[in-house]
Amino acid sequence: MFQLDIVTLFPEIFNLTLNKGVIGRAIKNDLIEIREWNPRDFTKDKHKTVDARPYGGGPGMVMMYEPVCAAINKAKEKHKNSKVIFLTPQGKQLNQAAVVEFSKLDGMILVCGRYEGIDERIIESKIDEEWSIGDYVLSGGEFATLVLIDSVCRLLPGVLGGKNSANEDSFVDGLFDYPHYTRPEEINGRLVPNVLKSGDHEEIRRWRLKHALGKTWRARPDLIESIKLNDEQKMLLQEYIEEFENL
Ligand code: 6GU
Repeated sequence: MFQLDIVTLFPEIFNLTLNKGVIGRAIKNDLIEIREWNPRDFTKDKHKTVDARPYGGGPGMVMMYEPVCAAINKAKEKHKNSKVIFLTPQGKQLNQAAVVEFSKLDGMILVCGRYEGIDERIIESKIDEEWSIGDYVLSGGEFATLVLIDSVCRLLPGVLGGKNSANEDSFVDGLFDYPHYTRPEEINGRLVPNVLKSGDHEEIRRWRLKHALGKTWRARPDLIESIKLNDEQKMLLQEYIEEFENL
């Protein structure tokens, strides 16, 4: 069972979201176990203080060493093999390759920051890795943690229904997904591409690969640059570009 321990001042965020859908079913089927640890429960003063003003001055508050570390230690007691991850805009940027590596772990202890940050000595003494979900600022690590949990859990054995569901995802080969169509055949004059109704599996494969390449090229030329296309992919992308430019 994959162990997820979340250190957060707002555990309700997780109870409300993770008990639904794919992750909710994985919890019910004992494929993953999720526990929240609130630093506030580890305070010793009567006001249950978890934050204080920054040395050196400046705006906002900083999460204090003691209650956060006590929460991490409690999680570690049960799951000493879990990796301790701090979600922060100052971390390495998450991508699918990193998500695949996380899915091979025994578990993760996910530390969510709030306010202006957490005392640096928590990072020095307790955190194994710092990760960000992109170059923009959130008010806390909770939503980043949800993103990480969702992306990792759907790769765990048994979590997705079909055996190949996760293997056919976007980014598995470094490309976007191909376009999808379902009933009805026509919507306000927009038709389903004929090839998808042809039953010709080879033609369908080529059409999907061509459009996956084309979509990626249009939105993320940097991704196209970063992968080595094989001869078929080069030819299909060239076809797509010529058709696109003649539109
Ligand atoms: Cl992990 N945390 C916060 N607070 N903001 C972020 C982030 C994480 N990743 C991108 N922005």
